[in-house]
Amino acid sequence: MARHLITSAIPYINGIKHLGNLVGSQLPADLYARYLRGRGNEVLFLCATDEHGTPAELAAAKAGKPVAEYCAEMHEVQAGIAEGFRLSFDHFGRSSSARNHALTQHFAGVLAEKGLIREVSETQMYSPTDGRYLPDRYIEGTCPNCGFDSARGDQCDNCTKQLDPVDLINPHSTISGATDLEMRETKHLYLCQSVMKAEIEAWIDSKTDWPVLTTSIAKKWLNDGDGLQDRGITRDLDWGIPVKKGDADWPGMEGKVFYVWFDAPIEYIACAQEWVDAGKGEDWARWWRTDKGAQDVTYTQFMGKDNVPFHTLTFPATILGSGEPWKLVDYIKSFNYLNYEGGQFSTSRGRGVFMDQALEVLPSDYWRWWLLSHAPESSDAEFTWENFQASVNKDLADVLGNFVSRVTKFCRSKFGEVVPEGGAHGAAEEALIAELSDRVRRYETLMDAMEVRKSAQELRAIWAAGNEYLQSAAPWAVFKEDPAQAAAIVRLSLNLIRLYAVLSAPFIPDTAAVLKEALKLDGLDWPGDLPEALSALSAGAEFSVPENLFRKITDEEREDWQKRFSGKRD
Ligand code: B3M
Ligand code: ZN
Repeated sequence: MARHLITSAIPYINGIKHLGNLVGSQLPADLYARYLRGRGNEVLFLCATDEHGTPAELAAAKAGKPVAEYCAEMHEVQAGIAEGFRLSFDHFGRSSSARNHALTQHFAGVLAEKGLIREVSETQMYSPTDGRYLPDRYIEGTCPNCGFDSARGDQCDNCTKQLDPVDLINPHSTISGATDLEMRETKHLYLCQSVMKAEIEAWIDSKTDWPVLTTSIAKKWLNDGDGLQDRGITRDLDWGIPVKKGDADWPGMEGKVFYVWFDAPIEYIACAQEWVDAGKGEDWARWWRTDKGAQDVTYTQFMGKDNVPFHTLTFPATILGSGEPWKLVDYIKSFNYLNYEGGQFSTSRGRGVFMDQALEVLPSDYWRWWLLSHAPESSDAEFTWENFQASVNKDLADVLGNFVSRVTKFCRSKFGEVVPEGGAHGAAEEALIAELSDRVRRYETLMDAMEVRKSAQELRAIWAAGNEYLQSAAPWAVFKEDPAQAAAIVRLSLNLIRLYAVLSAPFIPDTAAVLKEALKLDGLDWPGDLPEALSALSAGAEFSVPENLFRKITDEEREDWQKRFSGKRD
């Protein structure tokens, strides 16, 4: 069995994520993890909360709570919502864990030994009004690269360029709005990425199968302007991982912590250790150390495009620079942005649908289906309530839901809740089975390639093929003349429901579970040979008619939700 390590970008702790965040990393990662498990692979799927840095401090201050307490609470909240969306993490860790502290300090120590960390005396933005230095999100201004006027101190959200606070034009404090900032001398550590440029570039060039979105962003920051720059990896903050060389103090670095983007990706590794600590697994090293078995692992990362520079350059620089046998990522699947009703989702303005609100409105499968079937892969995508209503009503209610309901109810009324006996396959059945053989193999190819939207299209076509077959085979008409033939049609249709349960599970796991239960199935193997898979349910097997699988969204609800999610959340 192949072994797959899968990580999703770890969401910041500062509040509940919106649907755009979800579809850009956690949800497609879950789709892939479920698919690979369904096909019998050994999977370790990890995610965590990203708890350090200015986002955490700012959010805790706003909530009026000590930051450690705030993080502990928000971790539970995010874990609960992840569960609500059926994100099947093997472990949902915390970047503030003792494991991540130790591992981050370890990496810093090793990198320093290799001469890849240098101390830099630099001027930093200090705000006398706030009485503190202003790293990263404590400062905003105009991006020197693209002119965007709300670029943050560490990165421009508009053009994805990594920045340093001193780069910003017209900077101001995000705490007080103060613009009377002064430059003060302070010492920081820099990761010497520039000397690793050739090595990193060669590694990226070897990844010829990566999505264009991933490689184009990586190449851009490797080669634009002055090329790959050394990065500051320490900050003047209270909350974070104290700067140490392994276990030892780092003279001159007292009171400083590592930059959140230095420790966050290391949490991917620490999370596997936390998974073992939590008693869920036995051996993290066989997933992460190439001297302990991880050379056989395929490692895939999922993330939004703004996270790509850190995963293609900074984190690989940490791993490669250490010279230790850590597993490097094999494939980076990145996503564009999902927009909301003609604008952007906005966490600060509360614009759009947030994960907790989505689950209050409809069950997770409705959201999973829409989001994945509209994943922003080749370009940005847009959520509109109209499109959501149309997709749910058509794909889920009219196509899949209706098929299941018609087949099971018709069978119950004519043959009882049992797979009927008699009749045989004719030309229409053979044609359907041949079509589905092709489609299922295509679906697998697309899922293997993580082509999320196209996989959804293929799955929908598989559902539709069943519907069309049922419509033209018309067992309700055939029954009057030839009940045995009607039985054969129904038997094949019930087998289609079984096929749908297994194929659809990565997209809509709750619905798949309902189908599996209705058909009273114990296990559910991925279909190999289609003629065989479509005769797995044999005459005499019992089933029960499931509740309506999906309900339609009314125009009234749509208008209501449109209004409710247009602005500030309470
Ligand atoms: N927390 C950014 C984000 O949530 C950041 C990702 C870290 S991945 C190591 O978009
Ligand atoms: Zn910019």
